[in-house]
Amino acid sequence: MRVLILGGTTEAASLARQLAGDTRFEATLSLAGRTSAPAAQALPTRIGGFGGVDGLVRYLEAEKIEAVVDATHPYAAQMSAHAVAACRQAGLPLASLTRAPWTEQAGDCWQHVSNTESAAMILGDTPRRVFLTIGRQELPVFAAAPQHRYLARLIDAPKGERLPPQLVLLQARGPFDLAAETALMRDERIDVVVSKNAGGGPTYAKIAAARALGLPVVMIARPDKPAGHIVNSPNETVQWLDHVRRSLRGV
Ligand code: 3Y8
Ligand code: NAP
Repeated sequence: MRVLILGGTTEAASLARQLAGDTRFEATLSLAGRTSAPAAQALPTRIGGFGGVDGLVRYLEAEKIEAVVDATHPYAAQMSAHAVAACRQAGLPLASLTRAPWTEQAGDCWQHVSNTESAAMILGDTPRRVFLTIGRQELPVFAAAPQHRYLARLIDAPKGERLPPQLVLLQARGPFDLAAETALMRDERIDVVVSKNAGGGPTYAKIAAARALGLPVVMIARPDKPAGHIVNSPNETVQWLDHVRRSLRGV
């Protein structure tokens, strides 16, 4: 059965490894092409946007895809909206591989905001030393709060976007570990962390390190992310795919 995996996450990479050796499925992984050198994947990979919902429908039909798995990041809301619309239009089954958000633990000091603009505002007027861990795409938002010193972690260097004046770039790719995150925040004398609620393990270390150091975390809420049939792990995804395969083959 021909399958399209919308990827770009740890779970998608894990699912790709599981499907690569499984002769029941002929799967392709899809990336947006956000990073200049994405990690090698275990499946044949296509890179780049589809060209909106219509482009995705055309791809699904041209490639004779029989089932789609949305394994994109919790903040990739537009891709998920397009996947739901395109699968409905093409009459294809869609599973959405979701990831539970992080929840506050004893000792956490989270300040919840609804979006990146509110995160920049809540930092306040007094200059602070901010660990910005939300990547490159929304970095320009913090140019509106130039009084702070930002340590910004991203994968590729920004290309010409408007940037805050006091900016130190840290190019690094997750996953990260607790000891390194704690040492980094201490050495950089960070006094507040700005984060998305990515969930999962690969980048939780910064949240645990902030708790250990008694630092506040400005936590940007997840966007509404449309979904098809919800699955919670790569294994559950493979079970769903086999169920679809059997029903299509009448077995
Ligand atoms: C291109 C594929 C794997 C997947 C690794 C996960 C874990 C590390 C957490 C921090 C937070 C951040 C960022 C992050 C995480 C995993 C996972 C995850 C956050 C890669 C990848 C692609 C991307 C796109 C990139 C965004 C950026 C966001 C960096 C590959 C590594 C900050 C999100 O420069 C840019 O334009 C980067 C853009 C979207 C958010 C942003 O707005 O800048 N991810 N990340 C995917 C594609 O082209 O389709 O390059 O190999 C995948 C991973 N990113 O295989 O192990 O699964 O969540 N990615 C956030 O959570 O805030 C890092 O530094 O503490
Ligand atoms: P997004 O805002 O939801 O989507 C914007 C557009 O990017 C989509 O309409 C689509 O373009 C294209 N696109 C997104 N994901 C794609 C994929 N897997 N394959 C092909 N095209 C894709 O997406 P985003 O938040 O920029 O995320 C882009 C990628 O980075 C995704 O793979 C996501 O899993 C990964 N990622 C994102 C974050 C994050 O913080 N947002 C974190 C980690 C990983 P067209 O309309 O042209 O089809």
